[in-house]
Amino acid sequence: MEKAVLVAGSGISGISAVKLLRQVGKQAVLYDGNENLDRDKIREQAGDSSLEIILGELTEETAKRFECCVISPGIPLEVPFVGVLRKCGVPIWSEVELAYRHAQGTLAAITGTNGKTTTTALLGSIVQNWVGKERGFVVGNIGIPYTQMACQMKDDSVTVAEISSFQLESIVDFHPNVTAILNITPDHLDRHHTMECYEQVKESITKNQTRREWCILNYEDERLRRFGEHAGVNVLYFSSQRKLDEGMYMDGDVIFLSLDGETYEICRTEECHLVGQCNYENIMAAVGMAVCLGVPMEIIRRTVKAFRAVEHRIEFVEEIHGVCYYNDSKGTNPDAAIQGIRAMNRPTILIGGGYDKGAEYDEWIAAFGTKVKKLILLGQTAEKIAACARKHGFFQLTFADSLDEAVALAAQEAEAGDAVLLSPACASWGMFKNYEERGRIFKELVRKMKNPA
Ligand code: UMA
Repeated sequence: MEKAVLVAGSGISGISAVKLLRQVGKQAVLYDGNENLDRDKIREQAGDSSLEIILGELTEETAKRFECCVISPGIPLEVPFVGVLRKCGVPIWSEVELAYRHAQGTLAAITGTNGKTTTTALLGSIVQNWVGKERGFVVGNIGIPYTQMACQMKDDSVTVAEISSFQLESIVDFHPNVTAILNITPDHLDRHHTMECYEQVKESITKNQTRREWCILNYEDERLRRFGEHAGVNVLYFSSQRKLDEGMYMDGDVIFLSLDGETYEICRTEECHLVGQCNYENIMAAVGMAVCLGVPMEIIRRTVKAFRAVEHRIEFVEEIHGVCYYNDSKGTNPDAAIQGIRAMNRPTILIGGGYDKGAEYDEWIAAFGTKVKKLILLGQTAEKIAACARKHGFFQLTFADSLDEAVALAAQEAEAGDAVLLSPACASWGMFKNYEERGRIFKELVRKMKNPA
């Protein structure tokens, strides 16, 4: 008898994987480490009233029943049940691996510590303007599981996937035609432990690519420049700091592409809705990937100019009494939050802190310069960040017990001409379901101040 596939995790990845397996005629069994979950609710989400569900511990005897295990990205490979599966010789596949094996068409995959979501959304928009929404898919860490769309893809589909380090940890044959690694700075070290491991996982996005395929890399990221020298794939660089003979670069306020001896102007920064150097880098990466996919230059230019910022990423919310409020809830690590501060062009009251991912905050605090007037701290990391700030001679600190209180304190403190920026440098877990919820609540609080009714 054919063995069943174990799907680990009952979040959106796990539920989509179960559905895909059913569509392709495979028997799926769902596993989740959380014993307190409601089986009926999971069965309802999976649309299968007879779905077998295992909660809590996984025994060796049970593990032997499975052909392989499809693992959700949020589950670290160090957890005991993965050890049990490995001991029984059960291969572990990332959810994106399962999707890839059932998908068709061309795949462009984007990874990096920061900017993945914006770049994915922009490239997705370019691709959909090129091949239409029927043939152009946008999937992955951006919030739509790859497994959810895989079976709809055809030979002529073009898929743009945001791929996190968590999803790359268990890939096997996953083979995008075009890739980009935007930058690599410390993040998720509670999961990957060392920078070397984190770097290797990110770089593995290219592991099945050939010399006839392309990877877009950031020339200004030393690690990536070094990687580009020995990567087994064609490399096209982008740079926000210098002119490149080949690749995308900024010269003053203009983004150019140089390719095969020709130079093309893509856009002037004032023509784009995206702001800040990090976003210009995202534009350059998306342009490079689009060119490698064969998208005509006119479609690329038109989409870049029309594209608007992704929600929760340096997103303008409201102006109240001359104070501009920005939601950068997606600034979930110090490096992303540094980009948030850099994008501000006024004195800033910063709301930060949250879940502790084991990050160091020195560089973030050093980036305050004279721009950050006040830091309002929340969550598990508040004390750790405060100690680090004091060490760097920054004493303009206040603590808040809730986001509600933080926004009220920021509004009290702010004067006309200032910015209030929620850019926590930490994950939201513990206080919120995810960064989206944190960002949405922030926006509601700000809008309530504008229209109290
Ligand atoms: N679980 C266990 N054992 C564990 C840990 C978790 O059984 O040790 C179970 C939980 O009980 C829960 C399930 O696993 O039921 C959760 O799975 P999940 O955390 O993988 O969540 P999904 O809902 O499937 O969402 C995932 C991504 N989440 C994470 O990587 C943490 C989403 O990225 C992604 O959008 C979605 O798949 C679709 O691809 C979110 C994210 O925070 C946005 N990503 C990180 C980031 O961007 O920094 C990487």
